[in-house]
Amino acid sequence: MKIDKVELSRLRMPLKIRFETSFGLIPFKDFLVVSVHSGNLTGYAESASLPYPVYNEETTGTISYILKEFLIPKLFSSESITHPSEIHELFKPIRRHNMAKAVLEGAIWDLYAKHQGVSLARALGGKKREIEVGVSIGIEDTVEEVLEKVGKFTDEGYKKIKVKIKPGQDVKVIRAIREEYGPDLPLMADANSAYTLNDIHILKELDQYNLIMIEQPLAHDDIIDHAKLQKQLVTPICLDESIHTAEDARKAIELGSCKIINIKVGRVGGLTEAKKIHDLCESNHIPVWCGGMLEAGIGRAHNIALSSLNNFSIPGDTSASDRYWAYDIVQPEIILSKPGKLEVPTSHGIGYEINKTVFDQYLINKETFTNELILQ
Ligand code: OSB
Ligand code: MG
Repeated sequence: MKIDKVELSRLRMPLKIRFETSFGLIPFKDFLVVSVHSGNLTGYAESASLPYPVYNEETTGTISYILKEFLIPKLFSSESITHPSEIHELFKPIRRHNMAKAVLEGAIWDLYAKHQGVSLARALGGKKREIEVGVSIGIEDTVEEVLEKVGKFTDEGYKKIKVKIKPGQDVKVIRAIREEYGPDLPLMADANSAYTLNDIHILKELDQYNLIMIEQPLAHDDIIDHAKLQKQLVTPICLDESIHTAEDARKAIELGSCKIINIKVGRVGGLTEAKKIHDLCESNHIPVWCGGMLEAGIGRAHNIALSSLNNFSIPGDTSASDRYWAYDIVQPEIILSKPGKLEVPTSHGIGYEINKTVFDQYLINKETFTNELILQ
């Protein structure tokens, strides 16, 4: 597969709703779409980045820089690529910058699937025809607003409700949801690292609400204290921010730092590593689910393909396009095929076309890199 050209398009999309986490408000989505061209085929992926380095250390600016200075030249200077799983190895000498690696690798995975004439899901080894999905609800000003959103999304059939929590907006929110919607609602909380072991009394109090899990309660770079905490909680801990590699996952599992792992393609440096973590977790009986970074349609399509793998046994955060966007950059837009379910496309690659009109409306700038240009 000879790659002729790589394009970086920077997009800025307004969110339809306000989305706040314990690390702050996400005011809009600023990301890169990478497209890789080979003959008449094009592979697409979008970066998971946020405008500020508050979830991890990357931003759309750092991703753009690392791609231009290091990753694209590395790609062009390598011998011809025969399989996208070689890309992760190729990028290994460059430390971290996982979201930058993931977006270029993802576009090559899509191109490869199109080249093979199969869906991205099948290229990855996914077998599911549809996936169950949930929704992530941000921190709201009042408990009533959270309750209203929970009601709206359960009415739409979403299979898992995740609510963001932070100190002062934790037990009271979860208690109110249980009182209003009963003990059977599939409910979980995501703290985005807002607590320390000194807050153990709060986290233990949450134990009585039968949450499916509590996501990343402690520091973003911790697996030691999470292991201590897990020993004292009945509720399973799920790690998000702490897991960047399959090695991180192995260590967390060995230590008992979590019972569930949230896999985000961007955070772990691409689909190849995501699949490796999936496989490792499967053989250790650790269920996984696919997290989200407020993706537009291209990122959502990648998440759907990944979620078609067997051990994605808990509904992920990949909701429909209309959760965040007035207009999405793909067509058709991503819609629930049945209540709380998304169909895994069977057409080639990611299975969605780019909606050029919407794409161009949100486009800020575009840069093109050709093989010749890089080598000159
Ligand atoms: O921690 O999972 C998270 C959004 C941005 C950064 C981090 C997280 C999130 C979400 C939203 O929870 C998930 C989504 O709907 O895409
Ligand atoms: Mg999270």
